[in-house]
Amino acid sequence: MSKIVLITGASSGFGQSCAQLYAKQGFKLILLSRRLDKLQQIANDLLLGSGDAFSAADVICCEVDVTDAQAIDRFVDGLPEAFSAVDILINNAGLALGTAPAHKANLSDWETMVDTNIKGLIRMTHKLLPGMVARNRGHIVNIGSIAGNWPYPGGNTYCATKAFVHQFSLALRADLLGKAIRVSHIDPGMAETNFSRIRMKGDNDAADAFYHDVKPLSADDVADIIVWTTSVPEHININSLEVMPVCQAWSPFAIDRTMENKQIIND
Ligand code: NDP
Ligand code: 8X3
Repeated sequence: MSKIVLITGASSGFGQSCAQLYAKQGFKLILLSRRLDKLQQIANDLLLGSGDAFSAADVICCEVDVTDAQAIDRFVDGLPEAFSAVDILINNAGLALGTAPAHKANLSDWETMVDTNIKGLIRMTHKLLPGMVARNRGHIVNIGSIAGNWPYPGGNTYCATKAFVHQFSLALRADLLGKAIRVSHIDPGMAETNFSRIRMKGDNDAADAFYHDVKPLSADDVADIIVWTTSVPEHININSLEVMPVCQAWSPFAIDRTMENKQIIND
């Protein structure tokens, strides 16, 4: 019997590429995002491009905003029986908004990131995990970020939401010891998707400049890693994977030598 994979944020980037890869491998897909038309277009393209391995009966598209707790409840409770026993949950929906330092940031941006990246992810998990436990079968893959491991200026709340994803994933694993349920989190670095355009709020030149003259990860690169993580033999749990393009690495700590803090220096 085909396995069922539910992907949040399947209308773009990593989620869309995961949908394409899982379809090719004969999985049944539940695709979620706020844009139903985009999901339906992706599903139609999959039907045209995946050959006999995949048919219209193998995919459902659902307009769900993961910041809306009731919408999640309605959607999971209303899943058709053929799709209700989800085997793999890819908690991918997420975003960064803005790059301003904390004292200049917009509070509603912070709240949207917390509502999506943290609360959306825990709601989906809370809703689907009991079924996985009852069936003693399942895999949850949470998409974090290098931003959750390494702070950077302007990352403030985005970094913190992804640090949550990291620790929540590890703690879930601890709770699930003794069950045949896997939990993994993947922490990608710089990857070229719509992510930066959304972060820069329509300043597409700034978003595109971020990827200029380098070879970042692609959505397909990250999807390959996600799908591989769920395809290793069932006694193996990939706990945590951090992935960067070769063009990216760490820097030394920043040191302020402007002497603007004379008060501290003179104390
Ligand atoms: P994209 O912007 O290309 O895709 C984001 C996806 O999330 C879209 O499908 C969007 O769908 C969905 N989404 C956003 N908000 C909601 C919501 N409230 N409810 C439901 N779906 C939502 O970005 P990526 O593919 O790059 O991002 C995917 C994940 O990877 C995110 O969690 C991001 O933080 C993380 N990440 C990205 C990196 C990068 O450099 N690109 C690096 C590390 C991590 P829609 O708008 O249709 O709702
Ligand atoms: C996205 C990666 O480094 O732009 O999560 O924050 S980064």
